[in-house]
Amino acid sequence: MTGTEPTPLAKFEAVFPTLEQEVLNHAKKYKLPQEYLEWFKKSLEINTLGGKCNRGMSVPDSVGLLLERDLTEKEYFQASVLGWMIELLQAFFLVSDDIMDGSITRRGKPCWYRQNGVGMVAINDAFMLESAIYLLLKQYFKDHPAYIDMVELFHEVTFQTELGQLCDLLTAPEDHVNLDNFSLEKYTFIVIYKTAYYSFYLPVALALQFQNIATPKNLKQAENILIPMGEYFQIQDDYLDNFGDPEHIGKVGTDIKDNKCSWLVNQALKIATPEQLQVLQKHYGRKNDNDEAAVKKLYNELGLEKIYLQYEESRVGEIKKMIEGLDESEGLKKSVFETFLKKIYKRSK
Ligand code: DMA
Ligand code: MG
Ligand code: MG
Ligand code: MG
Repeated sequence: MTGTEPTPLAKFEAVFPTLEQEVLNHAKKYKLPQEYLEWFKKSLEINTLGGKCNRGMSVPDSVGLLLERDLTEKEYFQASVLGWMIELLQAFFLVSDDIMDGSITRRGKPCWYRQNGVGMVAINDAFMLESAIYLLLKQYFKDHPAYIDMVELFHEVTFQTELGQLCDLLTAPEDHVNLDNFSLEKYTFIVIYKTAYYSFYLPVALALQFQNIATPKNLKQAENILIPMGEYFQIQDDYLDNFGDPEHIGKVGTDIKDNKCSWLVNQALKIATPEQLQVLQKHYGRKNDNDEAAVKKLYNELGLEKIYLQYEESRVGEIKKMIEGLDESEGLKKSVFETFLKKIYKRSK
């Protein structure tokens, strides 16, 4: 063979068309009229493709690291099907999250609900992205010994994410700013549930189930490391919401205007002087650019960027220690966690 190897992302993306066709064929069985079939196809492509696919690719990556060898073509395909189901779950969450957060852009394009002719049809599109998970799971894994465990895992993780989103939304009422309502305890709950379970625990738990080696013990061991890692990941997301480059991260931050219980506002509350607290009270959670600019200015005065960078170093140090202490006798491998951490450390998008 000559020529260049496809990148890991290109290799993973090459699996998608087959799965898309599978889902569309299922809709065709119900004789969904052609033009609506095309709508569904477009929603599947726009909302599922174009991301970093870190979550999805972590399934085949983890399976390879657990087995300590390259995957056969069949193994790679099957593990990637599971990975794409995580990407579909993510698409379902993001389409709804952008509506609920009133966001503007996603992956460098207008959010789906803001695209021409879409609007609130996006709510049903989100549900259909979720349905696609279970169509594929049945299609490809019906006879797998862990089939029902996989179904239950997707359901449980979905519920956990919804709990997180509930608290994220309820701590951020649109018409009522009350900084006393924020706390790091609430923050921790929100991010563990809205992000860590589906983004970090799910890929590794699926990799274990795929190989039929999942046990209550190794699932718990994985959870103990992956939940703190996911918490760190969402803190990065909150940091990038304000300090990231919208061009580069593909989305415009909305946390200040949305009155979110973000990591940054919680840090600000910890160190602000009474005068600075007044600035925050006056300008946080207001839906206009001037108020937002006043909060951004305060974040700079408070040196939140530096505080974040220090936090990042110490948190990553702690996570590395947890990985170091992992008991591998239940089938887990340190490399699974090291690889996952390497993918997100100091990320800028
Ligand atoms: C994302 O939280 C959580 C889910 C379940 C999508 P977020 O609103 O901070 O995400 P983003 O910054 O990508 O809108
Ligand atoms: Mg959002
Ligand atoms: Mg949100
Ligand atoms: Mg965010």
